Amino acid sequence: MRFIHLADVHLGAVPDKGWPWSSKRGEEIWETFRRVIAYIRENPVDLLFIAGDLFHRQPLLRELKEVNYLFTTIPDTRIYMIAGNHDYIRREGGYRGFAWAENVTFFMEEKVTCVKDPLLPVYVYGFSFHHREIRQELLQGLAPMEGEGLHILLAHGGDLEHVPMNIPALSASGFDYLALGHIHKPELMIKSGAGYSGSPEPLDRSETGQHGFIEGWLENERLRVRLVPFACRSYEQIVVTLNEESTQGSVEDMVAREIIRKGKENIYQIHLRGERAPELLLLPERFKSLGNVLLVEDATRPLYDLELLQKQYWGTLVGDYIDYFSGRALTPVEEKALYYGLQALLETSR
Ligand SMILES: [Mn+2]
Repeated sequence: MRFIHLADVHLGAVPDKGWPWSSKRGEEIWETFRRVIAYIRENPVDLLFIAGDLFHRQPLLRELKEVNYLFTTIPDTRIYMIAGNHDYIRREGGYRGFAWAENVTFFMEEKVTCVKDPLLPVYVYGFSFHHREIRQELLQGLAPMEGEGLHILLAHGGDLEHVPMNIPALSASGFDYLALGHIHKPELMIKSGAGYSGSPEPLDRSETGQHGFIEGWLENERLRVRLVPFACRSYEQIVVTLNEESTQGSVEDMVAREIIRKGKENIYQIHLRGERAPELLLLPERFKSLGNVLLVEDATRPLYDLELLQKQYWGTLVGDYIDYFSGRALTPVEEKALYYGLQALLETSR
């Protein structure tokens, strides 16, 4: 028995709106979903679980038909799916009354129901959101029914507004695997026999690192799971530590090398740290031409010899300015004020 656990695909989302790569990202989310189906065609699995938020918002009829067509191309895989808080089932929504392919089971109710797989000794449990939020602990006290085989629960949520749940308690109650959705960063909880597959493509810059889906299989009667990286891009951080010798060009070269090493297709946040020569005025905008750069954070400090400056400029505005800040711990804002002010004063007093 093999399964794939997918969640939070967010078809229809357009990440990083306003950035040059944004519209491509929207298409890539669809493309990666098609690739997952193609992967299943080439490496057939018995079961495909989709734990909510397949769509970013209410699905349109043509989108449902598109997805349903893809499901018909993997007829040997039984698909079990639920709706999450983004694609929750609305009274007039597209999910209502949609005729899914034969191999699809959609858990329509907002309470847990169970379906026995027609071919395998596997019991699948699930529920769908009918609301944007569900604050009730819908799963409290839930336990699998009687039946020899694997008991797998599909659930979306886990935070206060979206079905608070006690994952260790659920797994202790006898479920063999909890196929979870809602958290976009993948997380395998091996001890609990649970996992958030995360979104197959990362959707915003907080979702750094690998993304894909979870694959599960039985080995010597034990359920094994692993994360399969599948995203076509990732959000990455680059940290460059400057020193007194650093120049705009040398820092740009380091960033460019890191972008090539980590992959030109990825989307970057650049953090500049350390100490720089006081006269170096970094131009963060220039880093944006080196690749898909979303953000440049400059937290470098100019390397002033404050004591020496204080002596040199004693009795002048510069000296008084340093006096004002010296002899105590500075907040980050004060520190910035000190360095920016000092730089401005020194440049005009030269
Ligand atoms: Mn969600």
